[in-house]
Amino acid sequence: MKLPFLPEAASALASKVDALLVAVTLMTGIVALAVVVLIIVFALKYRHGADVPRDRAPEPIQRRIRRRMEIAWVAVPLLLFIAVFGWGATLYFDHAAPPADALEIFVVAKQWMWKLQHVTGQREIDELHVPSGIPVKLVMTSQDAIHSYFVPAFRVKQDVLPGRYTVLWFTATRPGEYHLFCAEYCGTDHSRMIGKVVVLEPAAFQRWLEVNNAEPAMATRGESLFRQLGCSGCHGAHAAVRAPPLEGLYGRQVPLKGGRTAIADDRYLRDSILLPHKEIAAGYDPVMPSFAGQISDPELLDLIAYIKSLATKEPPP
Ligand code: HEC
Ligand SMILES: [Cu+2]
Repeated sequence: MKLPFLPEAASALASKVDALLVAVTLMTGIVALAVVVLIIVFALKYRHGADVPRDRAPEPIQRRIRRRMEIAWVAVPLLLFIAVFGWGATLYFDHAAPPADALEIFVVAKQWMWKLQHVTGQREIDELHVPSGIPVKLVMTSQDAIHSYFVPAFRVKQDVLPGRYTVLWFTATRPGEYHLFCAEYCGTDHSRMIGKVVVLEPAAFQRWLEVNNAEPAMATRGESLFRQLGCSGCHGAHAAVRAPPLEGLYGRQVPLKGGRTAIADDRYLRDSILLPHKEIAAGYDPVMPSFAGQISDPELLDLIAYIKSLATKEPPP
């Protein structure tokens, strides 16, 4: 169903968000209408000089009715609001938790463009190709200001921040082209930081990936960076420095110096490389230098993709 004033609905979440919006609008609309109608009716009925009874109701009746009314106007809105809260919270959690098998795509925002990277190596600018019917998870970061990734047709919007990864996911339902906006004022050309999401049938998407594959996969690029930057000099199999092996690291719980632990997710890997002294792996000396300022955000994503690709490997003995 296409509702007036709403953008088209092209994701699995969109119709659910619309249903909630319509329900809340109807509910508040009906209450507002009732209040306005009563104001007008009473103003006319009890206007100055009108011949209507103005006595108070007899005391016992008044007390009984008053108590019931008070209970009703507290209980009914309370139940309604709790129901709306429950409804909204369910949708929110849905929107916040990407399925584990979602297709990952990486987004780096900068003044004033969207740079997108597919795991298989393709890069795009201000245009994102995705398959329909498959959950897509965007892992996003910014090189400068705060931006916000907004696709109205999917009813999804997420801030994109420098120095950390935020996640947005959706399942596009129909092939087509949909507007992409930056929804956070990020400087002079903010209004031009727009683009489109191109949804293709899964088979057409596979073809698109193959035809446009001029670049090596992210993990392959990451592996060469790993050598160029000298990471392998410490983390490699025959390194002189005692550094933790990165095989099997991703997704694992890492014991840290001081007794805490951390999950080795994208955030942990990023911080390990840029802020190595923030979390020291237990049993190792804090000798790793910071690579902040030497690695760009896209390169960092490549390195992380490489470390991820080691997740299923065994550490050397
Ligand atoms: C001078 C040697 C050295 C270099 C060069 C080095 N590291 Fe490290 N790295 C270490 C040591 C030692 C640790 C363990 C102590 C710590 O957590 O800081 C470590 C920890 C890590 C961790 C956390 C591992 C865990 O098990 O928690 C990651 C990830 C990592 N390094 C990645 C890299 C990457 C990527 C590079 C290259 C950009 C790199 N390192 C360069 C020595 C090094
Ligand atoms: Cu922006």
